[in-house]
Amino acid sequence: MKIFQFSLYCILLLFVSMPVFSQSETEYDVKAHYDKMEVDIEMRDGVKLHTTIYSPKDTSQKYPILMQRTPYSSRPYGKTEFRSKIGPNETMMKEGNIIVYQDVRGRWMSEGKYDNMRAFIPNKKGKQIDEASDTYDTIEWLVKNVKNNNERVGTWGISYPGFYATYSLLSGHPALKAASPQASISDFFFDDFHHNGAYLLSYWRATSVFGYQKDKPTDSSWYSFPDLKTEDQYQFFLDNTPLTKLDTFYKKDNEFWQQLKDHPNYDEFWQSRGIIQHLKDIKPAVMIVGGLFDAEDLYGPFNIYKKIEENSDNYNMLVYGPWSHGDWARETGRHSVGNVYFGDSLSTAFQKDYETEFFNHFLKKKTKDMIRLPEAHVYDTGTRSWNDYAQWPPKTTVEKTWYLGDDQKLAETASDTKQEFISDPKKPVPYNDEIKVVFTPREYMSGDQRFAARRPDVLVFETDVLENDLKMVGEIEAMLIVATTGTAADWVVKVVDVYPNDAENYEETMPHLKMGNYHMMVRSEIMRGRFRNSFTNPQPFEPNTKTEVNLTLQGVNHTFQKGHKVQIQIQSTWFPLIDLNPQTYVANIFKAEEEDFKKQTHTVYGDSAIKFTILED
Ligand code: PG9
Repeated sequence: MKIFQFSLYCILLLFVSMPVFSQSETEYDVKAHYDKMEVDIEMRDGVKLHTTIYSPKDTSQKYPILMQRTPYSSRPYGKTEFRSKIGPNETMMKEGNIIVYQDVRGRWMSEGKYDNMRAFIPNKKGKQIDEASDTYDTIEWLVKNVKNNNERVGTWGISYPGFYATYSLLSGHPALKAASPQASISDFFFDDFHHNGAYLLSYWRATSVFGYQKDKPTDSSWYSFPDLKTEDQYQFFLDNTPLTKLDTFYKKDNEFWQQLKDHPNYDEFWQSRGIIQHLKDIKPAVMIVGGLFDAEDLYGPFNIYKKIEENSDNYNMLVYGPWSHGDWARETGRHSVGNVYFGDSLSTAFQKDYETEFFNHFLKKKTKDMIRLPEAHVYDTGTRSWNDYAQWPPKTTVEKTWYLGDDQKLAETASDTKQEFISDPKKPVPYNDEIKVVFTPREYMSGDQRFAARRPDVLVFETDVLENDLKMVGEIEAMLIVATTGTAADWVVKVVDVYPNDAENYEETMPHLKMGNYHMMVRSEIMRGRFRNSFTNPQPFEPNTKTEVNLTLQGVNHTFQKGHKVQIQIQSTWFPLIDLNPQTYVANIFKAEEEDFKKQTHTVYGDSAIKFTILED
């Protein structure tokens, strides 16, 4: 593996919060307090899954089992090699728990064939397997064979490991008492690789991590990353449009790249792999954790929580902080996302007062008392303070509707005005103003949007300077009335908090920026127009015809403070976060040709509405 690729691999591991630090980097000595064992546990179909078990040396009490199943490796391998940090957090590591990591089927030292987001099989017969049966068989073995366990099991994980923690809820094993899916993927058509069917080109290089099958258990990576030979990914992906030009970078056996290209619509391939549909009658206690600025899995946590809330009467709670992907697993002291500072030691407080309390209550305590945690612990990203709600979203909200009016104003009433812009695939709107190559997107979620607001192909609508605080809570509905001269278009909606001119810079604010008049992204979303009526059966636009395009922006908890402005931006390209829409209708954009990409004029009408809910004092 080349140096560049190795460093990329380390970045991936860091972001998926798999702390593999050298012994000297933490004061706690795992090796002095834990024994380590590695076993290959046989599943019901005979496939063996490599499982690493860290057990407290102290045997004065029995301990619960905390398990993480992961596609990112349970390394380090080898009896004498120890992780320097184990478990969900340091408090739980030091208090003592039996900590288990397992390479999921088809990954790393485990046998079997990998299947991205493997579909759950509700009524498995005989030796039929999925991740739920692998979880059941693993828990069954652990409880029976790991010494000194108290026969209570918890699962946890961030991102893809979060998906496997969600999946564990479907295992049905009686010893599973608690799960904390964190930034969990729920469905690759709405998380990570797609948003509302629009393909995240910014994930393109991550396809190598999950695209290639290995042929035997291995402790070293079997895939490599394409070398773009530039740091300017905007230019690279523009030069490699249409997407067929990217085929030269992946070998034919990159299964996942092939699957992405072969399944442009929400067909059975994606539908069967979505986990949300199966989350009914859940028994274990659940703590869902997410980041309000999570660029990878924002849809998942909110909608997993919502589904469980609707279909189960178990203990089910939500923690959403001012975090980017996985930030809550790392303590940085001062916590910021991109240019914006949010507070100090936020991760430690969460780990101690929420994550540890949750698992101790359900896995260690012998009590019938209710746990002392709120239903929803959600950070206000405007006032920079935590809110505890009895429900999420809060029921005591008031609905408000603004319309996309004339002279760049948000209006209280609809109008027959309209705004037009030329959308040119040769000059797409960048999704951020940095020149760098990303493995997955991150900072744009709180990024400054002035670079976009000043482009003619980005429509801006804003309030006057607010005379009072306005606290926006929950999902936001954009109900656009649009037209295009073409037969295809994407529609991007951005909710922006415009800071006052006298806003102070933070230590983290990039030198070329100022927080005065900062246009902070609060929430954003895209709808690939062909899917406006159905994700499964796409449709072209009728040229020059008023058409409804509705999209939901994921939950917020944000006070637009007095002196700020609320701004809505509308655009049709968001590059290369999202691949380019040819703006002429083709069956499959992955197979579009040069001549399909055409400049078009788009129109947004004044009866387009932004519906949201506010909390009033
Ligand atoms: N959800 C994240 C991811 C999945 C697939 C590719 C790249 C990133 C994650 O597991 O971190």
